[in-house]
Amino acid sequence: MAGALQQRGAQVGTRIIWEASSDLENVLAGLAVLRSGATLVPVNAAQSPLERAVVAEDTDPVLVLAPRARHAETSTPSLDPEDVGSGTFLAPIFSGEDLALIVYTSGTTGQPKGAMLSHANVAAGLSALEQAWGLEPDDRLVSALPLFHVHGLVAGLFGILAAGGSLDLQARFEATAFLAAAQEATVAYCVPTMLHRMASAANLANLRGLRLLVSGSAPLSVELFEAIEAGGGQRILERYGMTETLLTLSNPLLGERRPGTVGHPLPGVHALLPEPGEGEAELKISGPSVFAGYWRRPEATAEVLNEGWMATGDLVRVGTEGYVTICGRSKELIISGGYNVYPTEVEDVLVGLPGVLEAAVVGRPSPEWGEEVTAFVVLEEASVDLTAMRGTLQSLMSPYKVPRTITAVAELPRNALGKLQRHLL
Ligand code: MLC
Ligand code: AMP
Repeated sequence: MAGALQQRGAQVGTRIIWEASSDLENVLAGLAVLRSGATLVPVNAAQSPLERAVVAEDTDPVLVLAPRARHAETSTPSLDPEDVGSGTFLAPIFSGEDLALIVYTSGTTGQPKGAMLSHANVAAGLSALEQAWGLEPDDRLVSALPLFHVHGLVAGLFGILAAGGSLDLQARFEATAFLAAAQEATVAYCVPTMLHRMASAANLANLRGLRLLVSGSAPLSVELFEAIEAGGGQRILERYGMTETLLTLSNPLLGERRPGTVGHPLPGVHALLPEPGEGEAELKISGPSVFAGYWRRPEATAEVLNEGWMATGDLVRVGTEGYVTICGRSKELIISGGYNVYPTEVEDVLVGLPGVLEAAVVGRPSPEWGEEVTAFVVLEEASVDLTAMRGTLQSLMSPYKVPRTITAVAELPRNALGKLQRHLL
């Protein structure tokens, strides 16, 4: 497959967009991109045409690989299975600095940015997990995480393959089916929303056979940690990470897994932390898994990356024995079911709609989703149909960004300088 891609222009220094779906054919295609030497740009197949166009424009790809179901829509040629294997494969020559991945994350300014992860970054991230969590060829990971984010792609797919283990990749998450699969696995990776759904499933006790259950990408509540321990016999290992740094902090495999904390820095990771008991500070991370910057965005890179230190925008404090707690964010970010949504990105779309004068988007606390995207709008006239507005938004952005509720208000709370005070909403 890598040879077939090379015949179509894939080589070191080129980019291929990969609309990630979790079927075997598509997974092999994604891995073949890396084998060809090209840079893999994973994207959500469910993104809107507008979002798709932004990434295509930004990366200037030699190819776009999409799941079979999308070919009918696009009327572009398929990479037919008959072609695979007919191409001559030339082992690519690349260095650790060459780019393995460009992973898009949205940001405070609204426009998504491509985080550049080199082969050396990915290798360092994988090696840290292998050491810390003792991953080995006998391990079988069960995961339902999407492959267009680093949790499912790098920690999940690449991590277990690099350790020589196997992966049971569930194409979508359904609690009962996931728990059935967990019975055959040794390790499982989840976001808290998945654990919340499993906590009320009849077969929760299936978790007992796992040697390791990991949670990350969003805060895990102490209540949920305890519910899974009571019904599933697992003390969840919570860890912390970020697209730009890969996974960096983790509770221990063998020592105490402390609920409400993300443990300590992984092997090779340097974390700038306040002293224990000293109060909170912004977490900064350096080390070999820290990314190379945002693709063609030097200013955006300079805002967060300084002499190798990544300013995460997450606030931390340190407790006894050095256990780190993520206690807040200095960035205006909503995390819903492990997906990041920047309020400004949704607000920009809302104010572009007819009849909307102003908009503010906030995260409303939710036991299932962590936070739910919630919008407030000031309308030109009361007759604007808010239900129809949700429908319009669905055609303009990925499903998880669409506000669950839209409420009309007479005015938005602003301070004396006119700055929106989202916390009051
Ligand atoms: C789905 N929906 C969401 C949503 N996921 N809405 C808000 N937030 C989300 N996270 C929408 C669906 O489109 C649907 O919309 C409605 O909610 C109900 O869908 P569902 O069937 O109940 O949801 P489901 O498809 O089961 O998805 C839930 C989920 C999914 C938890 C499986 O959100 C998920 O896979 N989350 C993982 C995200 C992830 O991998 N993050 C890692 C980022 S990397 P409608 O309109 O049709 O009703 C990172 C670094 C690190 O953060 O440290 O790991
Ligand atoms: P992403 O940009 O999708 O990689 O998301 C990274 C963000 O997810 C981090 O900056 C954190 O805000 C959040 N995050 C990841 N893991 C955790 C965790 N265990 N607890 C709290 N927040 C987390």
